[in-house]
Amino acid sequence: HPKSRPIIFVLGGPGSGKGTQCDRIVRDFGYLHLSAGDLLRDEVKKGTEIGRECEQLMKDGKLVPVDVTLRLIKKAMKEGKMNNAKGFLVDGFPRAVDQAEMFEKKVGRPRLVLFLECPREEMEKRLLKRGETSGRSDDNMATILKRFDTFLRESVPVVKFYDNLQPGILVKVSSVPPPDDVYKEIYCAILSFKGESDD
Ligand code: UP5
Ligand code: MG
Repeated sequence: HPKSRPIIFVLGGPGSGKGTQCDRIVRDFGYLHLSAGDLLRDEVKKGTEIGRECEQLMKDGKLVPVDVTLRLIKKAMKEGKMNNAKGFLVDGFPRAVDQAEMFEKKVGRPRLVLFLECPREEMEKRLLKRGETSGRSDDNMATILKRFDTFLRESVPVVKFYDNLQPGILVKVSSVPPPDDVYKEIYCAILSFKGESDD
């Protein structure tokens, strides 16, 4: 469909490097970056009702209700369409299988699902380091442990969900090497789906 814009999901554990890789994709492909976590943190900062509802859940490393994240993502996509975004880069969503199913039903299917693979110890090290300066209320050891727990129980099954949904939609990339090396693989994966269509 000429009006449809590609959607890419960037998934991976806490601190795996989703935001870091999304910055590079935006630089090269002009997609609109929609980080569910950033959208939620904006609401907390602005002190909106959504923000007040989600602040504690995020501090506890738990998932906020899917209708909240889906609403924020859909609103940002609508704005992006008006601003002629070339496509959408959804970072850190969906985080559970029911969220993925909801997105399929209410929005559509992503063109590509990138999964950043990183050992837990490495993610922990990165988050603790970032916590020295990030000011993020969830970059502390107690919350990091809860974020890992939520990731393993609820988010890891999403990878299998997409793998079973459509052959080739899922691309797993190790995010252990330096960011620009990780990005080389991602860049190729995006070019290869772009090569199959004209968008
Ligand atoms: N770094 C990055 N790549 C590196 C590399 N290759 N080598 C060495 N260092 C690397 O990177 C993290 C740190 O590692 C940085 O210091 C970076 O320089 C370094 P970053 O790119 O920020 O990783 P990212 O995966 O984006 O980590 P983030 O902490 O943002 O991931 P989370 O998934 O934990 O956080 P998110 O913001 O997505 O969600 C936060 C909370 O919001 C969730 O816990 C949850 O409570 C809530 N939420 C929902 O409930 N639903 C949603 O849909 C989304 C969020
Ligand atoms: Mg992030």
